[in-house]
Amino acid sequence: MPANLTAQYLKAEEEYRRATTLDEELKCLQVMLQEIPKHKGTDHLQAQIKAKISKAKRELAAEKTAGKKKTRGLRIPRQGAGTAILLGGPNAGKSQLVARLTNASPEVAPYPFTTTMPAPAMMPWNDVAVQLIDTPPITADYFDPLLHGLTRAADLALLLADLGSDEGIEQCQEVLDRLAQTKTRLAATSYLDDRDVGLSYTQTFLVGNKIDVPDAPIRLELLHELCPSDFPEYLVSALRGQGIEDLRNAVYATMDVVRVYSKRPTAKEADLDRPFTVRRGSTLLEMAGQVHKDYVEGLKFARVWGSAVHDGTQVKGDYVLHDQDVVELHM
Ligand SMILES: Nc1nc2c(ncn2[C@@H]2O[C@H](COP(=O)(O)OP(=O)(O)OP(=O)(O)O)[C@@H](O)[C@H]2O)c(=O)[nH]1
Ligand SMILES: [Mg+2]
Repeated sequence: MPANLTAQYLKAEEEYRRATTLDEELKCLQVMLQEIPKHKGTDHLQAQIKAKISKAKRELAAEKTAGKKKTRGLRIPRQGAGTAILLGGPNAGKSQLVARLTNASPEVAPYPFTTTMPAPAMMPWNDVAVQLIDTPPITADYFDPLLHGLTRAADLALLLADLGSDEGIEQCQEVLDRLAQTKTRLAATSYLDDRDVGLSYTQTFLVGNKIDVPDAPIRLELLHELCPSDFPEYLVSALRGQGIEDLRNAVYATMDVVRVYSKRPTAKEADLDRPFTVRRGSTLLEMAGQVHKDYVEGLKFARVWGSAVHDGTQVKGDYVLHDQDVVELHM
C-alpha cells in the first residue's frame, strides 16, 4: 500500500470495491484519482486508475447507445446494515445456516446442488438486520460466475466447512482454490491489491458447520492442518443451533455500523422502530442524506439525544454519530 493515502482515498477505494453499478464505480474511481498523492511511488496505481476510468466511461457510453443497461451479472440490491455472502461446497449447510439465522426457508436437502440461484434473506440483530446471500455450491468443476460480483460487493464472506463429512476439508480447499483463480478472493480483511486495483479481497470468517456430528472435532483438526487460513473461526451446528448467536453477533459487529433514530421536530418521540444504520465514523450530514436527499443541501442543524452529548444538544453536519443517537433534523 503506497504511503500517505488520504482518508478520502481509502473511503472511495472501499466504496469502489463494493460498487454495484457502473456509475458508482466511475464516481469512486474519479475520487480515487483526485485524492491519490501524486509522486513516483504511486505512478503505477495512478495509471491503473486512469485505465479503469476510461474503461468505465467506454462501457457507460456503450450502455447509452444500446439504450439499455448492460446486465453486469446479478445485482442483489443492498439492504440492511450490510451484506454477508455464504460460500462453500455442496451440502456444507449454507441453506440450513440461512434458515437458522433468518426467517427465510430456503430448500435444505441431503443431496448436492440443492440451491441453484443466489438468494438474499435478512438476518435480524436486535432492531436492525444484515443481508445474507445463500448461494449454489462451488466445486472444482462448478463455479457460478454470478458469485464473483456478489462476493466482491459483500462486506463479509462466510466460508462454510462441512465437518460432518470426510469430503468436507477437500471441498473447502476447492472453494479457496477456485476463487484463487479469479480476481475476487478471500482474506482476513477486505482490501484492494495495490498493484492491481481489479484484484479484490473480501473479509472472511471460516464457519465450521455440523459440530453436532461425533467426528467433527477430528475433522476440525485435519482442517487446520490441511487447509490452514488466518480467517477468524466460528464453530456452529446450523441444524441444532449451537454457536449460532455468537456468529450472529460477530457478523453484525463486522458491519461496523451505528444505529441512528430519527425524530420529527413536531413529534414527541423518535421513530424507534426503524433505525437508520450508517458506517461507524459517519457524520450527521451523511445520515441526513439517507433520510432525504433534500437534507444534503438544506440541513441547518440537528438536535441530538445520545450517549456522547447532553439531551437535545444542537449540532452541525460534521457531528460524528454514535450508536443509538436520536436526531431531529432541521432544514
Ligand atoms: N448434522 C447436521 N446436519 C446438517 C447441519 N447443517 C446442515 N445439515 C444437513 O446437511 C444437508 C445439506 O444442507 P444444506 O443446507 O442443503 O446444504 P447446502 O450447503 O445449502 O447445499 P447446496 O445447496 O447443495 O450447496 C442437509 O441434509 C442438512 O440437514 C448441521 O449443523 N448438522
Ligand atoms: Mg443450499
